[in-house]
Amino acid sequence: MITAYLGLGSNLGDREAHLAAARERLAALPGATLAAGSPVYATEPWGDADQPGFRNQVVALELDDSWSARRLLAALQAIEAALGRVRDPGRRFGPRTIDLDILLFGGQRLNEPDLVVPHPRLRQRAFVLVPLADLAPDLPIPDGQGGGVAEALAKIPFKISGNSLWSGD
Ligand code: PH2
Ligand code: MG
Ligand code: MG
Repeated sequence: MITAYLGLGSNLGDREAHLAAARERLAALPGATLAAGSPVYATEPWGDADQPGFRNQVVALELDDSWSARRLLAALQAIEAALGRVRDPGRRFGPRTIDLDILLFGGQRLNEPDLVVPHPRLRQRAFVLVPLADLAPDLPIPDGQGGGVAEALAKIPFKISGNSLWSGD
């Protein structure tokens, strides 16, 4: 059994419905159990500010031993496509109906061109660290930098009010 933590995001159309549909499809994967979900946060766009606000959430997915990070990536991309994700190669951080990212895959560390685990921008993003800390504040981040989720969150600026998050710079 391995626990994967996934970041869910949407900023086009019915954002909450896209997150709910993604959760349903994740729970239906063979050998997978949706073990926990954070609250859904309303978040300010990060990286490319000229786009609608996001809804973001982190979920914990328990996977049996038939799963690898590579197989999970393929499953997430298939769910993104099924939910109408269209990729704009010219706008890497632009708007999307649904984005499903592997944040952590157990304690594994992977560095491949299309698959870096832990997620390479995990430590910079309050929209990931805040919901991840809701589920697993003491979880170590196995990226070689040391420390866990709550410690990483304490190092970045952000503002929070209820379930809204925005930049604290
Ligand atoms: N995803 C991005 C780029 N910017 N901003 C927020 N608030 N939430 C996201 O999920 C997000 C983003 C690219 O994956
Ligand atoms: Mg993303
Ligand atoms: Mg993605």
